[in-house]
Amino acid sequence: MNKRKATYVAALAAAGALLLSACGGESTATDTASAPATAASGEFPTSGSGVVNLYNWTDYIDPALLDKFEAETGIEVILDTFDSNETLLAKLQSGATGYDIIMPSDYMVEQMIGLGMLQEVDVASFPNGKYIAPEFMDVYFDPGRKFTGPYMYGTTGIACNTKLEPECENIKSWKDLFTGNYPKVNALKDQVEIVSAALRATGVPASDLCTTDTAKYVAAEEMLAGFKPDVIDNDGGNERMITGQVSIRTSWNGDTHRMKMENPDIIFIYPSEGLNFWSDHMAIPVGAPNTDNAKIFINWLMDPANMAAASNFSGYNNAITGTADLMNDELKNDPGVIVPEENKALLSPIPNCGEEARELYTQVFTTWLDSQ
Ligand code: N2P
Repeated sequence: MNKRKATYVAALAAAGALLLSACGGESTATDTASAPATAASGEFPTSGSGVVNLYNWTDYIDPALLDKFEAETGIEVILDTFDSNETLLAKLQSGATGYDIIMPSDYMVEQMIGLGMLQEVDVASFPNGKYIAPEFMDVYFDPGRKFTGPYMYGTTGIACNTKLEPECENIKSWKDLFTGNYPKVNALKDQVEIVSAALRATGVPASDLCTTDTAKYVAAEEMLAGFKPDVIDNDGGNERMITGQVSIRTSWNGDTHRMKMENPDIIFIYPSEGLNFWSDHMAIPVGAPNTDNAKIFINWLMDPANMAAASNFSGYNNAITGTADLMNDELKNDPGVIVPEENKALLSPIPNCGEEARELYTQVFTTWLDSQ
């Protein structure tokens, strides 16, 4: 792991610790819920009209929160959704220009900045920029928060229904999952998540997940060849787990939190070879038709009361200070969301690979998909 990334993980772990230490405090929801949507400040556009086109992950923001934004700002939100960073990138690269706000993960932010796809709007200087948690200011993918405001962060492990799958307690690693021939499995359709997990399962350390040694990818591909989930996709997984249509899923921790709220038989497993820590960020693409409205939206969502509401819906932790006390107790007390001390060493940043390794990931992933 390089130094910048190590610092980022330490920061994420610290943020988790902060949230933990805030447990038991009295909720201040009523104090802040009525705070103005944006503090008046200089030239920042605090009121708008018309629309803002939000392109977000599926099922990742509370429709009621969007209603609140519309009521407070007079700006209508038009929501479109994507299922993976690669889908988002491909959509923009195919010429889609109608979006005002997009929500890439950390590694994709860095790629998009490198490709000149994001507007440098100096988010840190927005009125609510002061709420960005200090440890999330100088992140490797956007030092000083010139391009992005933080949304949720989380990790990717395994969700398992202990009632439907008696072997849940024996699934301790990615290798167990990939080689166990379990029935009723649903896997994420995400090449970075699946291929990095397969690399880990075949002995590649977290520090080497962007290796360009093709032998490592051959081994990962061989391991994945025996892994035949019933369903491979990113959307609809919560519902399938909750209803018992599938009993195991490679899963984001916040989505697993939401499953658990509906079905207490579901647990979140931290695979022993380690798992990816990622964070998602609000950015304004170059060519956005409503840049001022996008700034108002980003600023509004960085208000602690609004970001806490976003966490309470999505099931994830976030990088805005002052939200911990406003989060549901179930969220604050979920060891799948607030990473327990003994599991912190398992986390490493989701790999942000160069082009050569990215191509190898794509190859392994498409070979796996084609073999299903
Ligand atoms: C969608 C949330 C997933 C975010 N439900 C993954 N970065």
